[in-house]
Amino acid sequence: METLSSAEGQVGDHQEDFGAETLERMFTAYPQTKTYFPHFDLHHGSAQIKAHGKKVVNALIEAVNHIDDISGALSKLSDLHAQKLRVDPVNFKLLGHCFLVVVAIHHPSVLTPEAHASLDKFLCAVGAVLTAKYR
Ligand code: ZNH
Repeated sequence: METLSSAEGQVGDHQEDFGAETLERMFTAYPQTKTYFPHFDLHHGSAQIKAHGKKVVNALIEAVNHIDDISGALSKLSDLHAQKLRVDPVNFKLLGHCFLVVVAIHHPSVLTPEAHASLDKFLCAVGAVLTAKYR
């Protein structure tokens, strides 16, 4: 978990960029994910993508800061995704994968196989929390 916080620490410095880059990568690599954002300008450099990327990364940082109670920390967000957004759970894996790739590109030395495993586990845990209230 130490590797995770150091990776997250570095991510924190570029949170807006990393989030936006993750989203852009997801929209390009997995175009079906765009269907949840019909109201967004999805072009490169979009202010909406930047702002949303920042929110997503901030939520991840919030989760890291409450690593022993992720479901408590993201409770409201979990309600939002389950009740309003109803994002198909497969998309959480896609977003997590894109985030890992972005970290790998910018911090190849931070992302040792151990840090990769740790970060992947963390992102899966966040995805599980955000899809926990689906029924
Ligand atoms: Zn989500 C929203 C986070 C995933 C889709 N998100 C959101 C927000 C946040 C988040 C923070 C904001 C809220 C408010 O504002 O209140 N997400 C998140 C996270 C994750 C996610 C952390 C994982 C990791 N999402 C996701 C996915 C998808 C989504 C996968 C699809 C694909 N979200 C979404 C939408 C929204 C959100 C659509 C809304 C947007 C607007 O603004 O409209």
